Parts: sequence; C-alpha cells; structure tokens
Amino acid sequence: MSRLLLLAALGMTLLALAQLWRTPQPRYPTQTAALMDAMDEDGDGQLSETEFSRRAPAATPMTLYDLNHSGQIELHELEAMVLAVDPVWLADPPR
Ligand SMILES: [Ca+2]
Repeated sequence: MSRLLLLAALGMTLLALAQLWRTPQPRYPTQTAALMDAMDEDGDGQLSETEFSRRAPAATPMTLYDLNHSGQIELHELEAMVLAVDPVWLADPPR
C-alpha cells in the first residue's frame, strides 16, 4: 500500500513540475499569432533581435520583453508586450 502511495506522490510531483516548465499559452492566440506572423520574417515562430528591432519602437529594448532570456521573443512574450503597451489592441485589433 505504501508503495502505491509513493508512486501516486511521485506522479503528482511530476505533473506539478510539468506544469511549471510548460510554455505559457497566449490568452488571445488568434490576435497574437497574427501579429507574430506579421513580424516573423523567417517564419520560425519567434522574433530574433533583428526582426524585433525592425518593427518595434526604436527605443524599445528587446531584453525587456525576453522574459525567459532565450534571445528570441516567443508568442507568450509578444502577447505580454502588447498587453503592456496596448491591451485594447488584443481585444479589438485593426482589420
Ligand atoms: Ca523569427
């Protein structure tokens, strides 16, 4: 019986760790993906510093939004940036 409890506890721990490590998903996936598509020149699903600097306001440092310090702006980071700068855009983007 104690072996079963130990396995259950191990399983719960692994599930909790998996939740911590998974990449956050955007709350506005359609709008955020459309913005990423417009900015992502090589189509790898992330913004390099070059791609970011071409479209972001000139004085905006990419490191401010690269939350996981990967050197790329990922979808959830792009959404966080828009939420910080213009959250209304996500609710009602221009057509
Ligand atoms: Ca890219």
